[in-house]
Amino acid sequence: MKIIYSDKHKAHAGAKEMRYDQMIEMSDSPERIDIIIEGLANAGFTELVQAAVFDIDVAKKIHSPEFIDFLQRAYPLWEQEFGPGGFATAYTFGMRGMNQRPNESVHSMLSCYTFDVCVPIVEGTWLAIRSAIDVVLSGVQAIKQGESAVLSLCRPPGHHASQDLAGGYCYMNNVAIAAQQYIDQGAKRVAILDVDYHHGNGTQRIFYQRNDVLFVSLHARPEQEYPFLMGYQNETGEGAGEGYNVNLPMPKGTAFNEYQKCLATAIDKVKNYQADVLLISLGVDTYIDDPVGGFALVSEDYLELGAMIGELALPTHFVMEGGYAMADLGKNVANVIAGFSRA
Ligand code: SP5
Ligand code: ZN
Repeated sequence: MKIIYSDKHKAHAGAKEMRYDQMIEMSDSPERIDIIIEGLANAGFTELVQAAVFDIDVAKKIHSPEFIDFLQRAYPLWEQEFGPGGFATAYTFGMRGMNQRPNESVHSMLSCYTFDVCVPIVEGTWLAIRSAIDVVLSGVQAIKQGESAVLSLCRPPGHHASQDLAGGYCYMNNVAIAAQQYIDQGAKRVAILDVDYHHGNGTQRIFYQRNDVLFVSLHARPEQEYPFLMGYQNETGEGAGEGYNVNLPMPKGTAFNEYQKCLATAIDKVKNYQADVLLISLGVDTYIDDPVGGFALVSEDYLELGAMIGELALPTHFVMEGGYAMADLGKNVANVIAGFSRA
């Protein structure tokens, strides 16, 4: 399987995130990608491909121009005020009834266009965001050229980002941009299966009123886990999108015996949709030792998870999202791909 990457993500580093009453090193570190590449190589997956450079016209169909402009301008504006080497982060957030769209002050824009304390912007963040789009669009191109499956090693991840809001280590929504690109290039139906531990609130919001993209998400119950205010089972889509959004929340602590039942339900939904292409938002922060997640999957479970996805026998584009248990991250991702490849 082709594994697509770019080294440019490494520029997105050195920031901290707020974890309750502490500032900690960001869980989304550059080392994650190196570890995943190493784990894949150990399992015999060595077909590494450098991403090509694409223009981002298709990304403008997913994100608002003002939001993209903000992502590019935030760090330079921040540096003018605080000097080099830091990171831009919001102090307040847009709440109910606050609907201004500022475009001068970096603080106002951070408040308007981010929704949490997990999206610091350093000097190299825009370069990395941009490269993750190249990584995902290179994957689309490979599938269009006849590959049956590819893995895009996107960093930063994307599934928490929506039209005009960044959060949860995510700035632009890579998997949504890929879905739009498949549609623009002729696909009639695209399915997105999100197996990250956290609900893909950004992806849900982007496609909530559409029926050309099915969104199915397995995640921790929003009443117990980030992002807290979305991912409920009764969120099923709106208008033309009614019935094309499927949330399968599970309690914290869920192990694979229960997880597998939800996964089977999710896979059934994808099968019935008769998609032309399947995108997987691949997070392995469902792992028992993950420092950010809270499920109890073990490494062998990822073989079965991959195999169940493989049984759909669809053109399949894996897009990296979360996974932070550095000791086993490489093995866990490789097991998904190995299980898939064996199916
Ligand atoms: C892409 C992705 O996985 N983003 C996740 C962002 C989650 N950030 C908030 C983490 C909430 C803290 N939970 C601490 C659990 C300790 N076991
Ligand atoms: Zn996650």
